[in-house]
Amino acid sequence: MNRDGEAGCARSLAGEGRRIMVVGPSGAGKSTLLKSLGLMDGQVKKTEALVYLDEAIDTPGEMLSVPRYYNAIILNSVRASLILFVIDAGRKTRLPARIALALKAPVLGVIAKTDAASPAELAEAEATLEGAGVKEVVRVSAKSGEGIEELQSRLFSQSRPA
Ligand SMILES: Nc1nc2c(ncn2[C@@H]2O[C@H](COP(=O)(O)OP(=O)(O)O)[C@@H](O)[C@H]2O)c(=O)[nH]1
Ligand SMILES: [Mg+2]
Repeated sequence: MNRDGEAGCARSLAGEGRRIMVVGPSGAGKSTLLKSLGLMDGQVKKTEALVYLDEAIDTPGEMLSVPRYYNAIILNSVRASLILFVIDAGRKTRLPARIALALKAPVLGVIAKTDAASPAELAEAEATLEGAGVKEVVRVSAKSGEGIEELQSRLFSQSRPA
């Protein structure tokens, strides 16, 4: 897909072999976010396995709750140009301490579903991501569209070339 209009130039992630990987608990909003960003087509279904798309790598949330799977995330992160670490703003989330530091690509934290969260919940989500070793965070809602454009513009500026 060509995102001329938004990026102001004829670059595409796929054209440069860049893939955006999403990591986060089940139900956090990862697949929906990929769709909002135009990186995934079709209907969002439960993600049963780690999936390579042209411009994205979608991962199932179980990978983050079962320590045995951490290695699969870390190994596949080598192939990512940017990792979006996604959590649900309105849900208390436990993440493995400092896990983002083990990933082999730049990491950007994403607090999703801000349309349904209170200021206190947003602050808590921010602290949760910080504890997981995530240094920079954006807030988005696939429902209201908040933050989607900003995140879109960061997909290039913060991802590394493939
Ligand atoms: N209110 C609200 N719900 C959302 C948003 N994004 C996703 N959801 C809902 O959250 C649920 C889980 O989304 P999904 O993308 O499948 O999560 P994943 O398991 O992380 O891939 C679905 O019912 C979505 O409709 C959002 O921005 N706002
Ligand atoms: Mg999913």
